[in-house]
Amino acid sequence: MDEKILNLKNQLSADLSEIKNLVDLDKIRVAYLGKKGSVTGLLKGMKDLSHEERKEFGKKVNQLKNAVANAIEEKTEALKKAEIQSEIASMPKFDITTPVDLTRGSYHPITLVQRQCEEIFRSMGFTVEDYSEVVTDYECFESLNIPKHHPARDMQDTYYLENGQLLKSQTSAAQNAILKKYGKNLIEKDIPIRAIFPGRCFRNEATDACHENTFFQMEGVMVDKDISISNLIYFMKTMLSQVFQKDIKVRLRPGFFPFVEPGFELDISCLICGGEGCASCKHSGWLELCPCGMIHPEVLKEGGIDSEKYTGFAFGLGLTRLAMMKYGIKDIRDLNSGSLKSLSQFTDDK
Ligand code: FA5
Repeated sequence: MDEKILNLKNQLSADLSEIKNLVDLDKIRVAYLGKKGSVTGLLKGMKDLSHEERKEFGKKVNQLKNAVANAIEEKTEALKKAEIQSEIASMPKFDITTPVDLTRGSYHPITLVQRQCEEIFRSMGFTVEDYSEVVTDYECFESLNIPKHHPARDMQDTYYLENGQLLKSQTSAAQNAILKKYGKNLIEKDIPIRAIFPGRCFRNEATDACHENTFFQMEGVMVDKDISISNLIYFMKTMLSQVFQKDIKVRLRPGFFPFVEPGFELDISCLICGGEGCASCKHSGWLELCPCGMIHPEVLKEGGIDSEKYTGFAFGLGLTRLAMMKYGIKDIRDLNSGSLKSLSQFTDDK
């Protein structure tokens, strides 16, 4: 019996060394640990053993089971790491020193990503809206369930004009106007509200590799009867997989915004460092990209929509950060640098 255990261990090492992808690794897991797997199979021979031998052998099989599970887990981690590294290697490289032809103009990377997102959402029936950069306190905060002196305002200190207006700190500032603009169609003609509104935002912010005082977001709202979190997740996943042309590792965690309930933070695994931690992701391996949630009943009400009858979701995609991830730009400040030399690398990518 001991020999069988030893043979299995050797066989496992040989099998694992051949494995190059996660799908084949899963087949190995089933072959060893599945119901009909070879480790489970060892237990079948136990009925011929004495009570003492059975006890001893059972212990050894359990140890083997743990050793096999650990070896497979280690291999899984190694394969995942290798996959991420190859994804990073296949990303376009942003090189500030690349010599370029400055006689040609080029689209800014944020414009390219914004247009791509617009295309994706248009194909899913969303309209694309434009909104001003100077807004009122009501638009940016009060209509969003953030009354004067609410602590949520501290996170979004912005630049105020002498007349009391402000440079919008979030594209959510357009939510109320969009609800009012399309609410009539929803109520009278049963046409769902589906709109995105990209725009420049401003915050009185200490800048670093992933924070700018001027950056782009893209807001999206959908309101209809029976809209749920599943709809929200579907649209977020579709958008990300189309922007990156592959499945991206995302995580959803609870997040607080007074204008949604429940609210979430949607993070993506940092594509600059492959999730290991770097300055672009504040060394966490994750990048906050797209907070979202179900629109708060108070916000619907403020937009003239009956919250008993209709529900909706909203999201606030960080477009500038999306451009960083898509093009492998490590420092957000390069995007506002105005350096034609670095930005023109994207000329041919439309
Ligand atoms: C908001 O601005 C909310 N309005 C988002 C929202 C919309 C929530 C709808 C729920 C429903 P937040 O402050 O986290 O949330 O910013 C949203 C995204 O904008 C961030 O995830 C990030 O990608 C980007 N962002 C925020 N601040 C900066 C900054 N200083 N520099 C660059 N990107 C930023």
